[in-house]
Amino acid sequence: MKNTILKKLKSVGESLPTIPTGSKHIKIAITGLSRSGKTVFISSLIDQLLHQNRLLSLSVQKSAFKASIKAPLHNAQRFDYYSLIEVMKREHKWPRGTDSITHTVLEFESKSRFAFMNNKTFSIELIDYPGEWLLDLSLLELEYEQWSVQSLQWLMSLDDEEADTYLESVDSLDSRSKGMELELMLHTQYKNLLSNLKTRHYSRITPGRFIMPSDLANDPILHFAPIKKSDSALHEVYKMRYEAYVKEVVKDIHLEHFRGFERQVVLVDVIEALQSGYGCYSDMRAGLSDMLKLYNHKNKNFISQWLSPSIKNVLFVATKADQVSASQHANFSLLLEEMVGVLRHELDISHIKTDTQLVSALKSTVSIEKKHEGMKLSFVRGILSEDGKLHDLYPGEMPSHFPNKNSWDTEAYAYKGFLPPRREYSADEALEHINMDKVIEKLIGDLL
Ligand SMILES: Nc1nc2c(ncn2[C@@H]2O[C@H](COP(=O)(O)OP(=O)(O)OP(=O)(O)O)[C@@H](O)[C@H]2O)c(=O)[nH]1
Ligand SMILES: [Mg+2]
Repeated sequence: MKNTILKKLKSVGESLPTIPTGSKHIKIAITGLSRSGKTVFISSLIDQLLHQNRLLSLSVQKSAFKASIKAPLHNAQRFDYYSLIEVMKREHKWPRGTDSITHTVLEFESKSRFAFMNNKTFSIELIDYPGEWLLDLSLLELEYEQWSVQSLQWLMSLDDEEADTYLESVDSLDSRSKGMELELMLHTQYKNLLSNLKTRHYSRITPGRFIMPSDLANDPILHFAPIKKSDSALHEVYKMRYEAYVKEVVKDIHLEHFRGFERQVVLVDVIEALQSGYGCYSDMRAGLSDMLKLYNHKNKNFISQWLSPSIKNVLFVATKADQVSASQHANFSLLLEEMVGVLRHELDISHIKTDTQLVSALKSTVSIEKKHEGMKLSFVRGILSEDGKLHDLYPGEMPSHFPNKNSWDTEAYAYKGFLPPRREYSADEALEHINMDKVIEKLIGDLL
């Protein structure tokens, strides 16, 4: 059995952990809503650490260190760094979306200050954790009726046609409503609504498994939806399934994976907020706040008591800095600050240290200056995702504050997506990036 495992690990370049027992093992959760850039970020982070001699700034290299990738310590799904990096470096594509929690372990040996001392050893475990599943943790505190009221109120606040149609379906129910066909029909309507709201850039979507079912696709445990309280058989069945979901999926799976982590990275898609308008921006803010409610000082429930002692640092990261020119990065950082300012204050009260950082995990453009109608403007040059061709684009000026509701002109912020650059990497070269060295410094600088 052990031989088979070893063979498997060898084939992907990983080995079993060798760090002496008793060495520090730090768990870091990388969270963020879907498409916020978690998988690319983790791949780049690992890549920078494995090739650190070439690319990291001197400030990070406090002492020389060596990192190597190991298999996850327990029975966890592996973050497939080798395949992901291959896709980006050799195929010049973005990796596919992920719909489950994956782990990877990096072992470090850091040079001691004096030759007679042992080198410092420690390991970090990185966890790619979907933000949608984190939002689900708020369900642990809610009865089915409370969750229903909250969800229906949220739908009412959106001013969205499809949401209104769902609300009409709910209004048409009465105490005689029952039957498997109706249960499934309403669930499907709600599930499709959530998926479409997600593509329309709304964030506060629960239950997370409705849009990211992973291994639960078609499982009847998911067959429920929010409806108003009544004596109907439908209400009773939905309540039962909701309670089973909260216990068996949220508590036993989503929460279990969150146990014992010390540091958290929250990826925030500032560009998505800016280009989707006021409604999505405020929903994203509320979603981020829901995701971090766990640590709320006032909220002394069993979850926060269980998690708070271990979480010490939260780093808010905005990725995709390369979608705008370097001249816009100062304003980009200000937008990130504005987005998470209140959250940082709340975490501070709960004795959790926070920081922010603007990065591009995989730099896909170069900033260039060009003259346009006599004016010097900052352009970005890169391969556009929509046609696979090289373009020079003027992405415009980023504001230093999010616009007001009435003056928000989404067309002025219609940023384009780029593909990874078509270039060759030598064996000891990491992905091109912006500021990943600063992330390393902020995230694990104290351990190096
Ligand atoms: N230009 C640019 N785009 C990026 C960068 N990182 C991520 N992206 C874009 O964002 C998309 C999503 O990135 P992922 O890392 O897959 O995001 P995720 O959070 O893991 O997404 P899910 O697995 O679906 O939850 C990519 O397909 C790219 O289009 C970056 O550094 N620069
Ligand atoms: Mg992913």
